[in-house]
This record gives sequence, structure tokens and C-alpha cells, in this order.
Amino acid sequence: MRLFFDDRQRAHAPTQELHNGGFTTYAEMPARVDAILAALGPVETPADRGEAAILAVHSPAYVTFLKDAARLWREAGRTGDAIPYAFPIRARRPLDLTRIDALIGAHSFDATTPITPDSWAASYGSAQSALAATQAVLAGDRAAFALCRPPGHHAGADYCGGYCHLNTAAIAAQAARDAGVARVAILDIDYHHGNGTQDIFYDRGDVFYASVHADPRTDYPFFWGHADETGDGDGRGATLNLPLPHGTTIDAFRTAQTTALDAIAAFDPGLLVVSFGADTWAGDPISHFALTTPDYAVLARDIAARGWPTAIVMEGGYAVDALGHNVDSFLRGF
Ligand code: SP5
Ligand code: ZN
Repeated sequence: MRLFFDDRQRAHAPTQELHNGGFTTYAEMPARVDAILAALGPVETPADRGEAAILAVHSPAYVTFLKDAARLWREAGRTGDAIPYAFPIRARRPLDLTRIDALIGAHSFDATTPITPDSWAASYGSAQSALAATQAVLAGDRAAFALCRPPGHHAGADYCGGYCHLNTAAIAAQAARDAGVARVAILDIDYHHGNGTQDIFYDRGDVFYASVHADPRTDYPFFWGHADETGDGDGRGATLNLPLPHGTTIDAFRTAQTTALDAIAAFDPGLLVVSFGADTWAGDPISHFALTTPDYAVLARDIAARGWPTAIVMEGGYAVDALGHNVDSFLRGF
């Protein structure tokens, strides 16, 4: 299987994150990449396909904001990473504000996704990796893997959050649509619900979104991922949320994934994008499921058995020492 990673993705390295009322080590750290690369071996640098596929998902104002945020933060006299603290809840009226604190609040849904001077280049590289994997699959490969980092599935069309800036799964899915694939499905098996991906495609019938994740009544991102969210307008029925409780092991997870795969089969996609997170592993420091390393091969075989051309994008997974083995187990299942 072809593996894609751009070295620019390493540079984004926030120093800390807001956690339970104080600051702690940023969980989505560059060491995650080293762990995965050590387990997988050599990877390809993706071709640079430019910004068009990013702008097919994200708003121009948001992309401009991501490029400018670190500079505006410095110009406002701050040191350290840019972190939002004021948010326009429930869609306040449009205001043409330029103050960095207003911009970053308007383009974020949480305060745990700092922006550094390297964040844009890293996110851009992550998007290029996703596009390269998609292109490999469109060209005939059965499956391809993008080592996306920063991850993507919490980022919406015009907001960041959950360690994510550009939504790599959405960019991959939209690129496949634009390449002529009539129906694209996204299977999200990160521990957390992919609120950004759901939001981007919520009212569209051409991209099916199915997610198995921790119940948002107890877990981040809280406000999305509930079972009664099933899509809207043309997208009615094209969103499927399967929340699971703390302590979930492979049997219940696999059953839920089969439910998701059956729904995707009924949708009959020409291409599948998998948002793969290894934060479902039993020892993950920020999560509460109990999958084992061999379980990932089981899940992957169930996906591969469906026969859809599959682009896999990396999402979460924060137990750095186990991360490479968990990703390797998953990819070997294909
Ligand atoms: C892509 C992805 O898995 N994003 C997860 C975002 C979860 N953010 C909220 C969890 C808060 C836990 N903070 C942990 C601090 C560790 N030092
Ligand atoms: Zn996650």
C-alpha cells in the first residue's frame, strides 16, 4: 500500500493545551509522526496539488485566517501560540471584525487548537497527503494511506477545533466527487465524533457520513454525534451516528462498524474514505474505549472485504508508544 506524508506536517508543535481548567502537554504532538513512521517504514512525499481542493471544502476567509493568524497574534504583541478565548455562540450577526482575538474566536469552536507560525504549512501538507492517497485510489490502487497530521475531522468549512485545522477526509471525499465519483462514503472510526466532516456534508446526498464514536453525552465534542443526527435536506438519511459507551471492546465496536458498513453498502459508493483514529486503543491517554492492537486488523479486514477503493486518512491516537503498532496493525488488515 502506498503511504503519504509531507515533512512540513511535523513543524506544527503547540507547547500546551487547555485541559480541565489548566494547561497540559499538547496531546497531538509531532512524536506521533515519528512513532508511525518507525512502524511503517519509508513513505512518499505527496505531490503539491495546490489550494483548489482545499478551497472546495473550506471558505476563502477561513483559509486566509489560517495563513494570517500567527502573524496577527505576534503583531498584537503576544508571544506563544495563538489560542481563542471568546466565541460568537449561536451564530451572532455577521460582523466585519479584524482583531485577532475576534477572528480566532469566530473561526474556532474550542480553545484546544492553538495556531503556531507553522500550523498553515503543516495543515497544507496534511491536506496534500490526503489528496495523494485519494489520487492513488482513483488511479486504481485498492487502498492508500495518508499520514495526516494535524488531523482533520473536527474542522468545519470555516472553523478549527479538536487539534484539526483542515478537514482532510472532507478534502479527499470532495476531490473524489470532483474527479467524477458520483457517490463517496466516509467511515469515521476515530474515538471522537467527526463533527466537522458531518457538518460539511450534512445537507448533501452525494457524500454519506457514518461514524462510530464515544457517546457525546459524556465525551468531546458533546454538541454533535448524537444518534438522532441523520442529515438534512438532500442529505436526509446520509448521516449515521453510532455512539458507544466508555469501556467499549472489539465486539461492540465491530458490530457498530458492521452496521455502518451495511448502511454504506446500501448507499453504493464508488470510493470510501476512512477517518482512522487509534485513540480507541485501551491505553489511550485521553480516551475510554478498550480496543487492542490486533483488533485493528480485524476492523480493517471487515472494511476491505467490502471491496470499495479506500483512501485512509489518519486522525487521532495519543498513546505514542503504541501508536505505530496500532496503525501498522490496521494497515496490514487491508
Ligand atoms: C483528532 C482528535 O482525536 N481530536 C481529539 C480532540 C479531543 N479534545 C478534547 C479532549 C481533552 C483532553 N485533553 C487532553 C490533554 C492531554 N495532555
Ligand atoms: Zn479522536
